[in-house]
Amino acid sequence: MSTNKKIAILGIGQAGCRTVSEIHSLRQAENFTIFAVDTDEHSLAECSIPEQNKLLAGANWRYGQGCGGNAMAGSRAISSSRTQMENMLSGFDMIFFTGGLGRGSATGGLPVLSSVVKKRKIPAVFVVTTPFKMEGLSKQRTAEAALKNELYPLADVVLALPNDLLFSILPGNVSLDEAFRTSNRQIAKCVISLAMIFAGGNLLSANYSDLAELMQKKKSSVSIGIGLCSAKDAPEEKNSLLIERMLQSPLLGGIKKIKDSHAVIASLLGGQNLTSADCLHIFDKIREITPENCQQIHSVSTDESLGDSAILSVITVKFDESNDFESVLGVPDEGKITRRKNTDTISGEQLGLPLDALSRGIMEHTAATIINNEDMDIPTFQRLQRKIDAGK
Ligand SMILES: Nc1nc2c(ncn2[C@@H]2O[C@H](COP(=O)(O)OP(=O)(O)OP(=O)(O)O)[C@@H](O)[C@H]2O)c(=O)[nH]1
Ligand SMILES: [Mg+2]
Repeated sequence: MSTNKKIAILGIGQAGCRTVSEIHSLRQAENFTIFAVDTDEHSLAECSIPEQNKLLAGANWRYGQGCGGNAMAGSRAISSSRTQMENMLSGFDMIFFTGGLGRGSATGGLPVLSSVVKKRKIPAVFVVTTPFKMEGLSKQRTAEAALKNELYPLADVVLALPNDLLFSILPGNVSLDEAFRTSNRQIAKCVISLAMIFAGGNLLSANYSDLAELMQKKKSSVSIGIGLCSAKDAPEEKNSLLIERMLQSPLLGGIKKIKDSHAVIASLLGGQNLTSADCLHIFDKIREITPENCQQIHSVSTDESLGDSAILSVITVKFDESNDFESVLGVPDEGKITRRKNTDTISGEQLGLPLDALSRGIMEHTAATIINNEDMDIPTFQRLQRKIDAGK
């Protein structure tokens, strides 16, 4: 596939770095520029992308040791390397970000990156994972706060994949290491197939603004189906096999996901033998399965190196009709803490220090001191929305 757009894929934090390593190992990756950003030099060293595309962020703050699960530290550390990241990302037509929410670097850093692309008016898609239930409520809450207070308000397109879903497709006896690798491979496939949709399908390419408009509407849940066929499959069966395998793809979660979707984003990538009849047949089939008023975004590309193989990726989107951001991940109520929206952050101009309280620290288990509807246990600079330096 030759692409006419300059598209970058950036992984942040350990999970993000591992995902871009997986992406780098896929043949389609050669169409994209891949970056890795982390505050942890060990995680960057393990990442297999070219050295010149790696950035150790906030080295003066974190000394290459990571952020120890602290999202505020992540935000500060990543903000301190903001200028380098702005330079790194300038000139791209579109950027895909990926990382795991729930700890420090990615959770604090992704909102900073979203403000960088917003300022530069670069279309961006965020593909993030949310923590395993077994990681505990505090990680879930950290992830939830980042999604609800920062990523959803700031970014145009956010696809949040629960790690529990990624793991649910694996047999119980696989090692944790292998389970992580498999789930990272799945996220890698998801990111690359999405990127291919926008890379300029040489036959039919999707439009970012369509996707942005679609995803901006409401809180949504997404699932992904990927079907592959190869030269070994009988040519006359290929189209139906692609659909069948896409429907059986574990991350899709069954045909019901397509039947219930409000929108689908489908991308077909094939070799030079892919015909317009193939495309019509496949997209007609998808239309048949989806509800009548389901919005459709389709893209088709050919790549001669694929020979007789083809890949069909389908992302299903289901909007939450209530449009209720109260609990994105469905974690239990946090009690008395009232979160305040930071309008500076939402405008995209703030340097990325989230002034919302993530925790009340040692006050966590005491009754809040509320005066004039303000929680006095929240530090004064946060209550007064004072900007402080960005760690430069
Ligand atoms: N799918 C997947 N998820 C991961 C992996 N490693 C971590 N996670 C998830 O991602 C979340 C964030 O973890 P990391 O990526 O290690 O955190 P980080 O962004 O590097 O943050 P700090 O280490 O605190 O600087 C975790 O809570 C896990 O849910 C991985 O290899 N694969
Ligand atoms: Mg880390």
